[in-house]
Amino acid sequence: MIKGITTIRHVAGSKEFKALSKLFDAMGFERGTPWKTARGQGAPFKVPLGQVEFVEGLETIHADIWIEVTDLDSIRDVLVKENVKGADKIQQTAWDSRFLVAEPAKGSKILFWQKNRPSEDAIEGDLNAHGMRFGVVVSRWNSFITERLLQGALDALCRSGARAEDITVVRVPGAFEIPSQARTLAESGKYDAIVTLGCLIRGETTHYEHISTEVTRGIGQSAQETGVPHTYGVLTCENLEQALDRAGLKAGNKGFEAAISAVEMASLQRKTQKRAKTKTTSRKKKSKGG
Ligand code: DLZ
Repeated sequence: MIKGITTIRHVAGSKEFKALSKLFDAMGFERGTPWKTARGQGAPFKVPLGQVEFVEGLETIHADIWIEVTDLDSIRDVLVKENVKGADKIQQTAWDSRFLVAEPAKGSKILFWQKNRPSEDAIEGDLNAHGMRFGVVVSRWNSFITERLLQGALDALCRSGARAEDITVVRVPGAFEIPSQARTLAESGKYDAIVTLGCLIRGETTHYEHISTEVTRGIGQSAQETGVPHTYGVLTCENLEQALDRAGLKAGNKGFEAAISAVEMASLQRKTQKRAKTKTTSRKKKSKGG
């Protein structure tokens, strides 16, 4: 059984080793287990999808590592900030993609590429939480479920590049209390997105319908009135078995999903706000210029 493929890159020295490790951290790569002996050291970085590709007959672009990304412009911004050679030169390939070749350490050329989109009009959020802050509101009722949702959410945020110190976790007694705390966090203006996590089980809650309707409405209202994205990781289940399935057993982890959606929405919010500001400025300029 094949388990995985590791592409080993020997770097020139410890200066290059540190520079590459720092850069890959900055770009949000997940770290594997590092090793160090008297004879050398290794810093593995994981990717969500990896493959080995043999190519024949196409003109070659010289790079040691090829990394496909979902947002080349954000990668370029990180590379430029880190003063990486070659970062600002985005080029077009003959195969309907854009790329840049960066040289973060002498002798290590890394190519980043992104497939051209069918429509450049659509604005989409990225799954990169680097530099973003998140509020997570989690209820203690059914805590054996909600703590699993919380672990899933924290895992998703950290894997997407959020720093632990940029995540605030607030615990409330039950699902009913989630909206008010979500709103308090959102109104503080400190967070890019709010993740809400809870678990309502019909069998245990005689007024299940009332609570779940109120919680859903309250979270939605907080999102709309504060303008801060909120995502919904509140389970509404018939029984404990269903809840367990959605907290990491058969049906994934809804906490993880809510956190990933929060990253996407936070990124989308930044983009749409930026777009709206640019449009207003250019309209003002036009009307001044006649
Ligand atoms: C009261 C109650 C009940 C019966 N069931 C649940 C539940 O399944 N999940 C949950 O998160 N909270 C429950 N609660 C507590 C309410 O959400 C709320 O915390 C209390 O009524 C106090 O306001």
